[in-house]
Amino acid sequence: MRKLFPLFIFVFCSTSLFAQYDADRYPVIPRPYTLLPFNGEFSLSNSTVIVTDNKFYRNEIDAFRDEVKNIYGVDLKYSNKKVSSGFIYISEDSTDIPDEGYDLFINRNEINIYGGHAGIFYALQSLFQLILNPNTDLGPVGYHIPSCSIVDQPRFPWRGMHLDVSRHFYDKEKIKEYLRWMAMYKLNVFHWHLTDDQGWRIEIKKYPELTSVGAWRSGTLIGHEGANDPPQYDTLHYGGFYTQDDIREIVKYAQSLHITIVPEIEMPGHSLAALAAYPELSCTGGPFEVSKTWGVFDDVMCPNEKTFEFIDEVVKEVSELFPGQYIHIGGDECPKARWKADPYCQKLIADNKLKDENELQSWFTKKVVAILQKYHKNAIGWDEILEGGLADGAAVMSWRGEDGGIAAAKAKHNVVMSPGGWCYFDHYQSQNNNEPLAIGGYLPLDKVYSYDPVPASLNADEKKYIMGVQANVWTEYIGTWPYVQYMVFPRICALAEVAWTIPQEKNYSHFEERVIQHFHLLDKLNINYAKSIFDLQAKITSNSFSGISLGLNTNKKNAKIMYWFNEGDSARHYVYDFPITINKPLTVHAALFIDGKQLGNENTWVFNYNLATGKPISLRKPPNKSYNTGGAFSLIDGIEGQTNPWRGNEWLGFLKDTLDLIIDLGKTEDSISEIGFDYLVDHGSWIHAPVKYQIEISTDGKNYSPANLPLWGHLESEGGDKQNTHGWSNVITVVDPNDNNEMNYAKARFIHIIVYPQLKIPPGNPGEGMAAWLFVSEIEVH
Ligand code: TNX
Repeated sequence: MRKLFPLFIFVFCSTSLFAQYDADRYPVIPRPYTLLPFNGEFSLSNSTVIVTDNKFYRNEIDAFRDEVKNIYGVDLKYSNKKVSSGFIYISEDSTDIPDEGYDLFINRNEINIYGGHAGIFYALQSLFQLILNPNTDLGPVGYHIPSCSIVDQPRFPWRGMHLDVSRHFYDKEKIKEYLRWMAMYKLNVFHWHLTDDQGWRIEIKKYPELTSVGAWRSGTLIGHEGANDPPQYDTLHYGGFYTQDDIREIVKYAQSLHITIVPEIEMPGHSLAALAAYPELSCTGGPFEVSKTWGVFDDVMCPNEKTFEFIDEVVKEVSELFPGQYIHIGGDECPKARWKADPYCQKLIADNKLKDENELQSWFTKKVVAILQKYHKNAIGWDEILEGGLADGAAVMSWRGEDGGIAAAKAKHNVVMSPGGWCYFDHYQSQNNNEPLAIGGYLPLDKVYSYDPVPASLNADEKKYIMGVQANVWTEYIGTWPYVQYMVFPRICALAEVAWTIPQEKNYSHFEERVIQHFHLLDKLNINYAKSIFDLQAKITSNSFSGISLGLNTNKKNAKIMYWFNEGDSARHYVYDFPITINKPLTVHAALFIDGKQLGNENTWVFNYNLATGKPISLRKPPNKSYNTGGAFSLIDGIEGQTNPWRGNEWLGFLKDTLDLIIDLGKTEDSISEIGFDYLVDHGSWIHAPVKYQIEISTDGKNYSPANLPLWGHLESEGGDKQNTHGWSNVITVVDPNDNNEMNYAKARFIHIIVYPQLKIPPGNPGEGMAAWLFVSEIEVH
């Protein structure tokens, strides 16, 4: 069949890199290899029949019929013989069609589909999405499917989504839903993160306590890690697990959707739940409890005989349950404290002539890989497993950036790219104030979309080792199913296009239009998707000596921006036409509207307007280039930095260097009462309070004298805000040290501030002895 169509491919490649067609009319995600648009439409209705030459595809076709019935209300029937028009003909023809590829031809009279088993399944997904085109909703009469010719095939064989069910547990039905979403977008590998410190979720007959003990915890952290000191927990008995019958049912369902499941059994780190059930797998003997909080823990599996026997038995049962080629063996974030202190581990290191505990982990991994081979499985692990050499045949999942993946490909190991900066769907997708709590980070839709899993630094031969790409959904802060949906949609659409579509056919604005069409489908499926695509772009600019302006922008066609000042005050909405002047403390709310209907979330800006806001500022030394997105202006734009969601452009970072700046207030102010700066304390990220500061003032810009004024924000070194030792809050409190005393007013036009970072992180903190970061977001003068 495909023989007829190389011509189209030739035409596309020779005329333009990106083939043009109307995104609304052909809202297929991921975008096909080639799609040639035609005029005219096929009418889909209850009298359309499906004709097929092969019973083999009945399951796929039945699933398609069910969806069309449920979502579009059209009842398609089978027919044994071809009628003259109004049919969908489905035929196995894999000659010249690559694995998972398909041909789909639509004209006014008929629809024809050709492909192999998976290809036909994917053709039906595309057809299902084409029913979405907006002009053709004829209600009970039927739908119009736009004519076209699609010749399609995937870029990568590994198109993965991961779900962490340890931190939060989602039952069998939810997992099936997740698989259905994946299939709809032609994703084909489900990485099921089944075990971690906070819960063991898979029944293992030989070790019943893994689930009777290891699947349950006695409480869960409240709020963000570090937000409360001491940490607060709820007291709910939390947990759950999948029986082996559940697993078989899910595996079967996944097969019907052409999805392979890769189960992950974490080792040797992230294994507290297993240790709680079987403390003899540890170096110290315990006792342990299933963790109620997140993070990385020192208690890990000990590489002793008991542990290898355990792994052998677990792998044996897991291999029988999952027919796929790979088992994921974790391997990430394994602290070495226990191995260092353990005589048995030290003897292993000596006996096997290993250099240190890191090589011991590599030795451990090789033994695990051999166990898997015994059960005819290949190992895949997080990129740490590469350190110290990796056994042949094992594959690497690159999560700490791309370096691990690049090194693995060069060493001829298969690789799945899943770097945190592009593939972590637990990160925020919007910088809007109103986002629900997430772990941190910022991964908007366009950034996911921009990812190319094949690093340019690899040569042609090495590139062949990149099997594909995967997004990870870690659930520490994702405790409800609607929130899972929110974090997954629509980023899963972008991932699908990264995994399936050749780079020449990718185009973000075309994609965005198709995503907006898909929102109608997601509405019908009751999926709670994020609407950050409708966030407004804001630009704050200085009006020199008279405040600042908030400029708002959108790229959405036919949409209006409305803004208002009082929350919920819908009567006082203004149509945005030019930048809003800010010359007093003010909160601005704005959103996008079409025909009076709000599209996205409300966006909010809280302007902490003060004498410094918008005034000329000069930095005598630039910030560290990794943390300088907003430049000096971000210090006086009226917006305080925040961490949840992280607004990277509001913080300037300094390492070893001082923050040294001068602000010109424009005229001499004679009753300045407070000068402040707003800094971040997050010890886990090596961000500390400054060690000291110096403030000088001047009326002429030449002669400066020390300003003897209260400062906003305590310094830790002055015994200040210990509560936020690894807090996520910006430490700012108004302080008049002598509370009732008379204020001390100063007279100044020029203000010179120097803030000194700590050069050594104090003992007992992460990164001890290294230089600390200083993060400052805002200067205030009152
Ligand atoms: C790091 S990614 C982890 C996970 C956390 C995740 C949170 C990886 C291999 N390890 O244990 O859940 O960060 O983003």
